[in-house]
Amino acid sequence: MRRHDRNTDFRWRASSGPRRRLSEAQARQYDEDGYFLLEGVFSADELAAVRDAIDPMEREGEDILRQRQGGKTFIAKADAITFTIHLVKRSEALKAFSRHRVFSDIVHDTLGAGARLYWDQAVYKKPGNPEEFPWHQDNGYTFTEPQQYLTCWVPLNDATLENGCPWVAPGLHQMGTLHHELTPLGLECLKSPADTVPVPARAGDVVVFSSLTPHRTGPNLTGETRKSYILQYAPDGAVVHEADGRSALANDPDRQYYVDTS
Ligand SMILES: O=C(O)CCC(=O)C(=O)O
Repeated sequence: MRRHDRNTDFRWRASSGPRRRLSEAQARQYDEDGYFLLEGVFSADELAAVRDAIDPMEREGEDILRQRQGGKTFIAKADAITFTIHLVKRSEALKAFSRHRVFSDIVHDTLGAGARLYWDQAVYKKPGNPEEFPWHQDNGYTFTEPQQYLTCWVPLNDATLENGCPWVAPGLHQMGTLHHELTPLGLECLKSPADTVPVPARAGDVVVFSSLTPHRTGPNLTGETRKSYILQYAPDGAVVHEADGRSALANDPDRQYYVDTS
C-alpha cells in the first residue's frame, strides 16, 4: 500500500464535541474506522422528492452517454453505471436537500463550523451490472487539501449485498491519501484488502464516511437500478489540485456554498 506522492505529513484530525447528532459510539467509529451508518433520518416523501428531481437529469445524461462511442466516457457506461454531477446547480429541491439539517448536523459533528458543499453526484448502478466499482478513496480522484473531508452516501432505494451496497476498509483513512492506479472501472487504491465490511443501508439512512476511507460498491445482480445520491462537504478554504497542475479554492458559489452549522 503506497501513499499518494503529495501525502507527506498527514495526520487524522479527530472530531470533538459538543455534538448535535452523532452518538458517542458513531463519533468514535468515524474516527477509528472511518465510517458509520446513520439510520432512519429521511422520510419516504423526502426521498421520493429527491428521486423525482434526479431521475429526469440522470435519464438525459444517460441518453447523451449512449451517443458516445461504446456508450461510455471515463468510468460512466450507459446501462451499467452513471454519474450525474453538480445537480444542485440545476435543482432548487436538491439545493435545499444539500442544506438539510441532517447534513449540517453531520458536518458540524465531524468537520466543525465553516464548511461548504464540495461536490454532489448521483450514482445509478443499473440492473444486471456484474461489475464492481473498485476500491478507492474520494480524495484519490482529485487531490484536495485538507485531505480530510466528508462524504454522505445517501441510498435512494435500499442498498443491499445483491444490488451493490458500499463496502469499506476500516482504519485505513488514518494513512491519508493512498496511491491510486487507473483501471477500466475506475481508480483503484487496494486490490483485495483483508478485513473489509459491507454496509447495507435502507432508504432513509446515510452511510457517512471520510474522503480518505477506502470504499467500493459491489455488482448489481438484481433487476432494479440501485440509486445513490452522494453529497460531500469540505472545510471552507479547501484547495483542489487538478491533475493538470492548477489549484483552486473550492468555492464556486453555484455549487460550493456555505452550510449553516450554527
Ligand atoms: O455509488 C456507487 O456505486 C459508487 C460511488 C462512489 O463510491 C463514489 O462516487 O465515490
